[in-house]
Amino acid sequence: MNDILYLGTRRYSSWSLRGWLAVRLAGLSVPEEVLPLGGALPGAIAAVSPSGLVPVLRHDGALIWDSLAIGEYCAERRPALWPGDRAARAHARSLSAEMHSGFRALRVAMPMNCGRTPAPLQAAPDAELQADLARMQQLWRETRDHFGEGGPFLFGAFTLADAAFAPVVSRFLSYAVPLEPVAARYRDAVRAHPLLEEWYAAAAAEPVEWLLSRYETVR
Ligand SMILES: N[C@@H](CCC(=O)N[C@@H](CS)C(=O)NCC(=O)O)C(=O)O
Repeated sequence: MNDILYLGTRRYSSWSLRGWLAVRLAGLSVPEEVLPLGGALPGAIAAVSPSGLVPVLRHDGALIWDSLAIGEYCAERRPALWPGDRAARAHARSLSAEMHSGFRALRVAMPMNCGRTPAPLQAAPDAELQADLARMQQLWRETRDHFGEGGPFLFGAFTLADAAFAPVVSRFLSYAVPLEPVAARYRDAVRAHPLLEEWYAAAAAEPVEWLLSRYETVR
């Protein structure tokens, strides 16, 4: 089986962005194929993914079908994807795990859409969304305070914890979410990372046929 990284539509696929960042940060040289979300190619994702979801990485005889597992696979090859210090590494893994299993209100209310003209949601955030927004900024603030010396990212250098939050950065920009100063600086640092620039450019070049009204009409 040839090595390959399957991604969903870059404009929308937050989990694909996380997996892609891990692969690129690890320096794995694999071809990429985008399988558009929303059924434009019926059965295409199910044909390559045991879970029916993307991202999926086939590499050197291994098949990995979840972004968190792709991150761990990549970190085995490039340990610097996690912080070097044991306690910092444990903190970074906790952040990634909390992102993976939590923040449901944020994900539902603000789906990732890299091409959205920045505009706030019309409705004021409900209590659950407010709690997610506050928790996110608390995580970023506390981590920057404790571990952020030496660079603009959560642990100084860009790690898998930053990859986990990159789609949140995208959402905060797309939905013009007001942030406290520490979080705003962190958001801007992540967005300016060259890999984010590359992802956004590729997303902007995707065919209009891949646009999905359910994401384009979020107000
Ligand atoms: N826990 C999975 C979630 C993957 C996931 O939900 N992927 C979405 C795209 S972001 C998907 O494949 N959806 C299938 C579809 O919309 O057809 C991971 O971390 O990789």
